[in-house]
Amino acid sequence: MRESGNCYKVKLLLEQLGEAYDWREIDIFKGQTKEPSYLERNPVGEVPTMQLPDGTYLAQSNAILFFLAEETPFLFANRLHRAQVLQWMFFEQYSHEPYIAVARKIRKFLPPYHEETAKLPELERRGYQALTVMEQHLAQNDFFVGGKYSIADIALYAYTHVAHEGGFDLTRLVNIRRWLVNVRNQPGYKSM
Ligand SMILES: N[C@@H](CCC(=O)N[C@@H](CS)C(=O)NCC(=O)O)C(=O)O
Repeated sequence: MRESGNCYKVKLLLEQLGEAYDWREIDIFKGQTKEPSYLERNPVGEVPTMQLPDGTYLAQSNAILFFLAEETPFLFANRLHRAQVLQWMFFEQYSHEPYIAVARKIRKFLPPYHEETAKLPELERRGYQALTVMEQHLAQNDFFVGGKYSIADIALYAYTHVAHEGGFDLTRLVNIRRWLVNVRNQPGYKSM
């Protein structure tokens, strides 16, 4: 789904790797992820799902990034750096995406008085907590792991660069804004 940050992560890495791929658009708002034919591929009923050339289906955006990045410049051989990549990708899934992506979904895709808007204050509080952790890390580091661009940056970039659509103001988060520009300047960068 084009508007999904979780899908965009995979697209951005594939583009930067120069890998050929087919994109099959799935509309979550039409319930396509809950159709039996989709659930056979990904029983969780979410996008993205990637089908490999041998027919295997792989789900979970960050697992797909990890698979694609193996033995490429987007992942490390160093054991600690690999673990640090996972550290930031778990942070993204547990402390960042559930607040920033969900606030964006409510503000961008749901009608103004939808019952889910009641969740926005708590989503914003938790989302800013995650952004503050990133801002502090980026005060000392140009990228999240090992001083260079990796899938940790791709995972965190996906929803941070559209956080304003969820109502998050990045004006004072100068280190995050500098990092967003650094990511956009990477070779092969493609926008969402
Ligand atoms: N942890 C999953 C999250 C995927 C996810 O939340 N996908 C959303 C779109 S961004 C979805 O498919 N939602 C469908 C639904 O909840 O019905 C991943 O990283 O791939």
